[in-house]
Amino acid sequence: MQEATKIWTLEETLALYQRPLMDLIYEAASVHRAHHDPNEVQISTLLSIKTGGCPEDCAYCPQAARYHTDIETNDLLTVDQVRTAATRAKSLGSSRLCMGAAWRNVEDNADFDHVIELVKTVRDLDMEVCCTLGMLTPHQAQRLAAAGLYAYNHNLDSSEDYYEEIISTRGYQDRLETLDNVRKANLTVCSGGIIGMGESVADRCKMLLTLASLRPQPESVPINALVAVPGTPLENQEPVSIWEMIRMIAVTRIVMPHTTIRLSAGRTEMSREGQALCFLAGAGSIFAGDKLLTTPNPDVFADLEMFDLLGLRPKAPFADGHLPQSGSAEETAAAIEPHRKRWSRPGHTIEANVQYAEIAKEKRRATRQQGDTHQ
Ligand code: SAM
Ligand code: DTB
Ligand code: SF4
Repeated sequence: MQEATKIWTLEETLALYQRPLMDLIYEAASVHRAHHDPNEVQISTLLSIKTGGCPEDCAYCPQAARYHTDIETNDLLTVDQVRTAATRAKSLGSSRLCMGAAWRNVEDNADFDHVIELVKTVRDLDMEVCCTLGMLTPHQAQRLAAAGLYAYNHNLDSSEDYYEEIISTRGYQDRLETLDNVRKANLTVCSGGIIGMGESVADRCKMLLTLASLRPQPESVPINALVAVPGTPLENQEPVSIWEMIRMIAVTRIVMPHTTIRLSAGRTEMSREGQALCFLAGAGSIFAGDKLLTTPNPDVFADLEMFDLLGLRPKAPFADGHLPQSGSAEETAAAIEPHRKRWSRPGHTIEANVQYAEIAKEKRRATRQQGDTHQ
């Protein structure tokens, strides 16, 4: 049972973010030590099980079918491909495998039945299994839970206000609903965001407050630095400074003392010294694997060397217990209300999604045909 968690105001959170850096890191490190082993870091391997061709318009994402990015698209990986990747990840210290699919939402079809098989396959290897597949219905969340899923990743990405600048094909409320469905299925919640998309510090703090308002708070919060991929609308965004990343992690640590903070996309641009300060400020997990979903990540052996250098130990699977806490929708609603403006997109239709899903299907058909003529 978590102790009653303080409800932070936006003013207090902004003041935290802007504190002198040494004071902020010191406070965050103290909170971290009170609730976590500071020398233990969870390694979570990312695996893209279905790449590219997504009908959504997330401005940061190389997998959106409508942008002209240089990625290799792939249909669902097979059970054998996933078992091989998971076994390798486990042998290199990963306690969790996170499988990502470039979907807007899960459909009740053969592809979802296949994902259920993938979840069971990884669970049988005694690893924590996480999926990030887009929006879920309550029933789909329950099916994933019954298959042995441990966590579901579904990011809020930014504040509710800034969200409409970066995504028009779904609303913030849709994201929160999926998180609620995940929680009610007794899965652990993994939800965080991206910095460096042109948002303000207030947007970052508002996103953290929305996450911190969830009851219980998310078990994991990934903090990504934007990877500015050529061909996406955010391709010219300046890289976010390591100091912003450290501040973001420190504030996340203080407003969500129990959560595992994952130092996520953007690590290829970070020095070991920078990453060490992120661990000091409260990061307790990394995404490992030579690739994130489509973009590069540090070499796995270089990461293990960094662990050695810093005296960090990879965390064992299920060290936080098997059973996530069950959520109370009423408690969450009460905590979230002071920060919340209702999402409204009057007149919004998903015609564009349908149109781009068709284009993506056509592209996949063409790729398959090309493959056939090359054989
Ligand atoms: N399609 C599903 C969804 O959007 O929920 C799951 C996969 S999606 C790629 C998972 C997350 O990856 C996004 O919510 C976003 O936070 C992160 N992401 C995608 N592209 C990124 C980029 N270029 N830089 C940093 N993070 C990124
Ligand atoms: C998360 O917060 N970050 C990961 C994971 N959850 C799915 C994804 C990062 C993707 C970076 C861009 C890419 O490799 O395509
Ligand atoms: Fe990328 Fe997910 Fe957005 Fe699709 S829904 S464009 S995969 S972030």
